[in-house]
Amino acid sequence: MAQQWWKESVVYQIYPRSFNDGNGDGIGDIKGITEKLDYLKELGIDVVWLSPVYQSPNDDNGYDISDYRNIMDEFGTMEDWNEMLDEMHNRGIRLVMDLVVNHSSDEHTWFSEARKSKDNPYRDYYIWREGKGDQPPNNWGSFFGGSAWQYDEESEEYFLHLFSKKQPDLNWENEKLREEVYDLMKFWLDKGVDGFRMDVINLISKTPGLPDADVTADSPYQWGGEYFVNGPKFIDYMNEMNEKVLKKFDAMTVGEMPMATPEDGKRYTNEDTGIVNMLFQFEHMDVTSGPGGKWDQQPWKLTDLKRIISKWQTELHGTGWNSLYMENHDQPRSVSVFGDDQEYRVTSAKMLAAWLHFLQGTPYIYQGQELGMTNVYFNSIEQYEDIETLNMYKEEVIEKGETPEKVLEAIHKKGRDNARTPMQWTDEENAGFTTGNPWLKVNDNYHEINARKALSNEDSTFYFYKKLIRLRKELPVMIHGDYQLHLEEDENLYVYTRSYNGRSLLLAANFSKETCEMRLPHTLNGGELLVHNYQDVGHHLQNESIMRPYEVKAYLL
Ligand code: TEU
Ligand code: CA
Repeated sequence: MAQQWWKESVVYQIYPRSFNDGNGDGIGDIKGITEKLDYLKELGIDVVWLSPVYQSPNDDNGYDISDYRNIMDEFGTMEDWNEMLDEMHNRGIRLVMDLVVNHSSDEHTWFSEARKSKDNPYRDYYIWREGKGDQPPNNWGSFFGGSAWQYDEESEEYFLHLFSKKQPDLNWENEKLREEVYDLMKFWLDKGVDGFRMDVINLISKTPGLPDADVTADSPYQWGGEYFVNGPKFIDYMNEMNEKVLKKFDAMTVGEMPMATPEDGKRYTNEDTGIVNMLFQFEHMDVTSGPGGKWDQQPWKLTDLKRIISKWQTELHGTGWNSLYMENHDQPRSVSVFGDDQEYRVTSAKMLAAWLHFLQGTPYIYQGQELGMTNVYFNSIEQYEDIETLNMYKEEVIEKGETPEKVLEAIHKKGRDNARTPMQWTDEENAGFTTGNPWLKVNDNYHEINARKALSNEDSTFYFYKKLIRLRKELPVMIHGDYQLHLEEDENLYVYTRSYNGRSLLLAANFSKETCEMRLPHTLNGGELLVHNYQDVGHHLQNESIMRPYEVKAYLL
């Protein structure tokens, strides 16, 4: 496969609202990011993916954009942004911006024009339909609860919003709208950005006629994914975008694609005929979801995680490319879900880090993951800010009469604010994130978990990540090697090997609190120890060994 800079990169995701507040108003901002670039340089990452910083009324923290070509006032100015980009590039760090074009904000001028009347020139930039009597045009539910349709009194039709009602879906069938999107992409690429993370990009094409979804849930609103996930013109639109914009730039693209299967991944990331360089799939994030979906969290099985990851690893090998992630701004903290956020917090954070970085694909680190930051357990709904969480709480507690305790328990496990509490920089007030009043409360554990402390301890998770990032630069097998799973049925141990040009490496991880015996095939022994998270580990791999709680070790064979 071809060498590409984004294959050899490690990406760091910044959620700007929660990263670092430069002016004391309690909200992270662009100057705050620029102040911390030396920290990122020290970690060794190559690329920053910056969640949206465009003008937005913040119904969904920037994922509802009202002006694609200007910076949100709370985050600073375009001059601040220009300076940030220069300072990144000076340090050899690339910048990937978030592209949110399945929907805009209802406060975008396109939408305020569109809703004026049925014959407004911008009307067709959005998806409008008449209701069925006093019912919405179809039975689709929104990702954030309730109907996916909102009635507009002024112009007497419904508009589609797969997310909040302040996030109307854009109508990609309209060629002028598509040209607007391509123009704004060019605007940012001309300013020097190095690529895009594309928000829910596989939802942009809706099946004509917008048919009713099958009734599968006991609710007036149903999952209509069949009619908008990887829709009929999705690939055509993406080919057009590549043709008209992306092929002129050396830009990296990663598409966020709910419901994508490994077969989709293989097709969409194909080196010659694909539409994006890599994509974010959700299958491994969903191993903890029960039949009731994301709020119905269940104990998870390592064999399920193995089955999913192994399928992606082998399916895409040689023709496509994986993205590797365990956290982002929508997901709970990985150490709280897949590790142990108490006794073995540091040990399990390192285990997860090594397990992820030795896989095939481009790793993504979410801010604070390198510190082993944990979920937050607020005890009242008042302390939460996320629209998805608040809508769900209202629906469950106020409308359906569920107990607050039970709903809070689900929020503790899966709420998006778990990832959005401010970055923990120091053990000073508000974790050094702000001198003001933080927009979302800091996690109480910042005295124990913070960057300053991590930087002063050579055995910290921070330096463990740093070492993994460096190893990816030194060992081509980490980038290009194939993938083979061992001990497939084991519910505690995850063992895989990678091979490339006569070099092999082995990673063995204990995903449990138990001490386990590990018996490997006879061919797997010897070699040289690369990373480990316990002190006394043999320098050569043994066929039979003991794996302590959350132990990880990797060998170059
Ligand atoms: O997320 C899309 C998505 O499918 C989910 O992760 C979603 O956030 C939620 O968890 C559904 O239950 C993207 C962004 O990452 C997210 O922050 C935005 O809220 C969403 O799109 C809308 O732009
Ligand atoms: Ca600020």
